[in-house]
Amino acid sequence: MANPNSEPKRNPGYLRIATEEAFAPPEMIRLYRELLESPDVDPGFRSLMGFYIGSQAERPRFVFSRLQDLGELRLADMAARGIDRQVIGITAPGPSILPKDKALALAALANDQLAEACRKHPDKFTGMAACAPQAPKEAAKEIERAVTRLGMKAVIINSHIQGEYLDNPKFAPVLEAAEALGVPIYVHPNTPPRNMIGPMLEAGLDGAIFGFGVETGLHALRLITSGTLDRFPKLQIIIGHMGEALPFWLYRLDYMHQAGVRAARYEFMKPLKKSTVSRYLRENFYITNSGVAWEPAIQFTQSVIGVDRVLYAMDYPYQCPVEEVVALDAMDMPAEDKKKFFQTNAEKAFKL
Ligand code: 1DF
Ligand code: MN
Repeated sequence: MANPNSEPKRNPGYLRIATEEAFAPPEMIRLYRELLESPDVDPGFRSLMGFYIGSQAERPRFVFSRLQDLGELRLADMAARGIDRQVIGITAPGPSILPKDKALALAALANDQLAEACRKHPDKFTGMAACAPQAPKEAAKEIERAVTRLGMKAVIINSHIQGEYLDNPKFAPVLEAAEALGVPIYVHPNTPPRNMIGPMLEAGLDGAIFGFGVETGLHALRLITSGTLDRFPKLQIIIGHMGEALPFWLYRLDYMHQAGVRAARYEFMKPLKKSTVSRYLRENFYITNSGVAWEPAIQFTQSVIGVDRVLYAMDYPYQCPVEEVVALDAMDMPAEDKKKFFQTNAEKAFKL
């Protein structure tokens, strides 16, 4: 008999929609192996995928097998954890790490595979479109195909694109496509780029433990302070890991951003249409709790960003203990807000 504390409730009064769940086409693993062979490979990529592909330890073996499954293994894991639906995206770094041609082909193949799984299990899986932002025009076309023909409900971009960020005007076609199609962009973590990773790598802090959050928080912030979200005002961005800690920084971000803008400290840092960083986080962002099954952080984020903007995510298969579901079910939160968290905010953000 299973310990009753390790079983999520059967009918909690909401669906559990997990919104940052990962998969890897076997073809991508092959490309990753090739890349790991090359002498000058990106150090973050080597640290991350060298580990998940190469390690024989129990957790990376579990992750490696589950990443490549879009069928029975995944569905059984979902059932055991009480997950009703997964919103699935290609695992980091995805196409962004590859040369253009290979990246474009991989994005198309990944989208076809994921769409096929979603067609087979329409009540269980929702897909996010992969793309190759390093080829912005072609990426925009693939996003359009994935959304209009394959039924994808979002775009996933695994943060920096070989050291470049989405506020760079060259990526405008990608942002334009997402905005025009009305789908959010999930800016998912990656290991920091070469010019940022040094001191983190030397301390073993480059991965999901810390480097992911620093790099992705920076990415989100750049989209705000650069004025990119003034150029794409309808664009919605989703970030995980409790907003990569940005909610906790919010007071200081607003204060220092205002101070810097008023003093014209940086010629390129112009006043924003919505004035404050916090307004963009409240109006252009959704925040998921992937990897952070921690009630104080969730309640805090709901209080500063809004109960309509905080969503549930598990981060399968990287982090998926059933105890986390049990703990989140038990949060001291009005039933109405808990349903928003687990279900209806996701239905709204992804237009399910
Ligand atoms: C890890 C975590 C890897 C997350 C991931 O993709 C990932 C990890 C490569 O623990 O190494 O998506 N995560 O989102 O926390
Ligand atoms: Mn993740």
